[in-house]
Amino acid sequence: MAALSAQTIELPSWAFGNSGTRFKVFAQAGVPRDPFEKIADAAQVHRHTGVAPRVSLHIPWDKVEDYAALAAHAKDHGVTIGAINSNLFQDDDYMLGSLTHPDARVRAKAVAHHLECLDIMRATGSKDLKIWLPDGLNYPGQDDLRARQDRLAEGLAQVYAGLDPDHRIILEYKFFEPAFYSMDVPDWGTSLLHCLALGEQAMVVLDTGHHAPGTNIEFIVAQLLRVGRLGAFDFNSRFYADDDLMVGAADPFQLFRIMHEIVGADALRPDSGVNFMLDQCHNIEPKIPAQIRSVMNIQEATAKALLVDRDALVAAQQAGDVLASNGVLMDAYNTDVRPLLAQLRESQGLDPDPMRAFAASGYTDTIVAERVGGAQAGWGA
Ligand code: RM4
Ligand code: MN
Repeated sequence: MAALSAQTIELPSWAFGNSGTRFKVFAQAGVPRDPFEKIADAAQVHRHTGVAPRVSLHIPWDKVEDYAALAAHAKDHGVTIGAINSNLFQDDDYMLGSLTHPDARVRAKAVAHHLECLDIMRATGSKDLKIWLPDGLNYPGQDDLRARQDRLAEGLAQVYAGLDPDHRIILEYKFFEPAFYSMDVPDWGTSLLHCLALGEQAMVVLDTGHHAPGTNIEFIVAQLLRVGRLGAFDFNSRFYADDDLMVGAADPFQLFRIMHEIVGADALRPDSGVNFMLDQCHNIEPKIPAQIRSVMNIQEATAKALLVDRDALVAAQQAGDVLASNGVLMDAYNTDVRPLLAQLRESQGLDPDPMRAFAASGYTDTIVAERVGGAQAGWGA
């Protein structure tokens, strides 16, 4: 119960804006029109779950005149600003890459964008600069694979040099999309090599939707924890590609296996250096309840991982008892932890059922009535 009550999950501002596929964006009534309204919505998730006290921003989607005012607004709503995400995928200059672009002018522009993000971190109190690069190649021969890695290392080093002592770069990888032949940071190994070259303040981000189907993600988690370089998760779930669906919706057992590695390495502690974040889009479902559901899914997987009888597990493993070891894990996974989590929430003065509590709060009616006029925020806006 103590471990569960110390857990925190960071929410993405972009989950609250309109989003869609390349076929259609279905606008939803009451969607935020600016970053202030996104933070107000995120704060509702924290209000009803008690475990979501931070909101990640995406720049320039969340650009405002006065970042100190945005941070103060967050504080008024009981949350703080989390990671600052740079955006290198929506500028015409970046068609052939950003930090890896063949043209030095474009690379310098991408570095400058990150230095601007560091200033936003200073103004908002954020400590993590999250970098996800869309850079890559569509065709063999399009550019030099090795030269792009060299340019990337050089650009990252320039950004790293701008960090304050309590800042981190967290570097995300993704195996395909938007480039289809070769991404410049396709996998955890590439991210880790760049982080090792940069220094102690560079860590890997593992987005659960950024692997080839069938990849054993908990192995990657275990390996990065071993070397102290797992900086953050972007949680979501996927059936096919980078689907950005609610975490725990597609494969709750995988989420449990991931959390089992986290608990085993004692990395659930708030000071473990692992930032547990969501990176999701809610294209057809209402956004605030979808974030609440996602947070609850992570809590359930965590509670199950905490229930694993570790002494019994080690004993069975040492005895070479394959079925008993697997049985210990499955016992925990098959436990219904919902009553336990309801109890935890009650002990914190929360409603035991956050979904019901949010629905009963009338918040959705209020924002639908109030947020008229102005342009809705959207993925990419
Ligand atoms: C990317 C990546 C980043 C996220 C953007 C919106 O695929 O997952 O983390 O910031 O999408
Ligand atoms: Mn991500």
